[in-house]
Amino acid sequence: MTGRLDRLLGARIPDPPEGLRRGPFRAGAFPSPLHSERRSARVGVWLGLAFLVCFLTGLVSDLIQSGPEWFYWPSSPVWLYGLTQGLHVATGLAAIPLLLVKLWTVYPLLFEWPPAGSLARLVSRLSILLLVGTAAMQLVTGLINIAQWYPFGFFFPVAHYWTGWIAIGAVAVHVGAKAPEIRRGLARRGSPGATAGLAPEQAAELAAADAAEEEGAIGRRAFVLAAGLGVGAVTVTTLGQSVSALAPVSLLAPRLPTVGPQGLPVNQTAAAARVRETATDPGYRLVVDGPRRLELSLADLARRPQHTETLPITCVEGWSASGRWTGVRLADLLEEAGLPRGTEVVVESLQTGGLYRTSVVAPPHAADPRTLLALQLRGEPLALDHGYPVRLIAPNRPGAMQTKWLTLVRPA
Ligand SMILES: Nc1nc2c(c(=O)[nH]1)N[C@H]1C(S)=C(S)[C@@H](COP(=O)(O)O)O[C@H]1N2
Ligand SMILES: [Mo]
Repeated sequence: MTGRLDRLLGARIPDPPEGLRRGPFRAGAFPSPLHSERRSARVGVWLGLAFLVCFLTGLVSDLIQSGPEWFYWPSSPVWLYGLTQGLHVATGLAAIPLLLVKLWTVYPLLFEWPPAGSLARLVSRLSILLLVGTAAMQLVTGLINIAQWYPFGFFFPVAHYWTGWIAIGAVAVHVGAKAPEIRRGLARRGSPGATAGLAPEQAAELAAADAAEEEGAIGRRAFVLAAGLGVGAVTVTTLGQSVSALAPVSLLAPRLPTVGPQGLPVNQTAAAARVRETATDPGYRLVVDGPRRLELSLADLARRPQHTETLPITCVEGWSASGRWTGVRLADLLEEAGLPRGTEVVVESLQTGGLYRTSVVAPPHAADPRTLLALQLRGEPLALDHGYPVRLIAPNRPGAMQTKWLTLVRPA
């Protein structure tokens, strides 16, 4: 079976007529040593690392939000999700200039002659098409999301998730298929590894290219510097979303951590969520469902013991902002309603639609004394846009799960 597959993959594809070998298809059409195997392998390592970190942190964010039985996400430290999601957004953004640089180092291979000597070569080239296509799709949809433009609705998170798996699979196939080139590209110049597996004339060619690159050291340094500056500039101009010291240079970030009502940004406004009337209705009650069902007015809530916590809102889109929240402990209300400690609960918003109208509060967060049903932000009643009359705020949790305009708390 594998023998037959090998024979099939190794089958030669007839060469195209020599007359087509013009322009970029000419031999020696790309003399710059920056297109070397070495340059490409080194940029590839950085790009691969960025992809890997971006994929893993994205997976973590998805697991927290989808909450499968086996996955445990703690409520401490409070900044952990800010770190993983900050890394997700930062590595995704850094991957954009890195991908462009990588494509620039390898694009001469597009004009390889003959275009595909064997079926194996054809499959390998098609897999690169898949890799570049899915990587570009991830970076573009991620950027669109960061820019708070949601042309795809629910489709976005689902597509971003599955394309992520395809992209990381394509990376693995690519690294496997290119292993010999990568090993040579990363080997020390002049070491036996640098020419491993090459015919003597290819090895001589590579040595000549290495020497040319060495001579063009300025070109190489300028190239590495430019690539590094590109990555740095993109990161610095967006990191201000979460690091307030960088906010003044945060040209690419759509959200600043201090701009919004009560000094905190807003993602979905009360008007957009269509809750203005229900949220300001004097007949408002918060229901806590349990063996002893509670139906609490705003005054009932204000009469209970109040606690203050400083906790961040950390949006999946990368911005993060800290607030001083005051309200009733969720754990206290669950106990009062007769629910055993460690019960997993669902909180529901007055909102009648939308992706984030409900969220699950897993046991570590439901039992954590810092998890509040907040009535106040920075010592004032919550702004309508921040979730008046009551919102959930829990430590180490994605912003999307800090549900606003609460009306019901019930066992999951
Ligand atoms: N009911 C409801 N709660 C919600 C949302 C929403 O759309 N509806 N958006 C969530 C998202 S994505 C974030 S990042 C935070 C932002 O809270 P803020 O607008 O008070 O800053 O609220 C969360 N709570
Ligand atoms: Mo968010």
